[in-house]
Order: sequence, then C-alpha cells, then structure tokens
Amino acid sequence: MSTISYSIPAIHCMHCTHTIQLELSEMEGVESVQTDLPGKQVTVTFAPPADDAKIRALLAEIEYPAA
Ligand SMILES: [Cu+2]
Repeated sequence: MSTISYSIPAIHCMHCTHTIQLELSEMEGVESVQTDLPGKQVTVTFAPPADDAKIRALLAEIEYPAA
C-alpha cells in the first residue's frame, strides 16, 4: 500500500474536489482519497493495479493535472 499527496493547482472549489474524489475512487486499487481544498492537494492511498503513473494520467484526463 502506498500513499502519495498530489498538488493540483486547478482545484478551486468543492465541485473540483468532489469530481476528483469520485473519479479516483473508481480506479481499481485505490483505497482512499482525501482532498484538501484550501491546500489544493489530494492524498491517495492505493495498491496495485493502481500506481502513481495511472493516478497522474487520470488526473490529467479529467483536467486536474498534478503539479
Ligand atoms: Cu471547482
């Protein structure tokens, strides 16, 4: 199990964090998603088949790329 925090400058409101939470939660292997609206950060706990590259790819796809 790994936990990584991503800095996501495009986060600006609760809609953003909600969308990110929903999309990441659907990824196989993702155990938990915590969002920090004021800090513009998302912390993801995951195990295979999820990995850092897939999470970054998904964030980019939904237009919230990690910095
Ligand atoms: Cu927003």
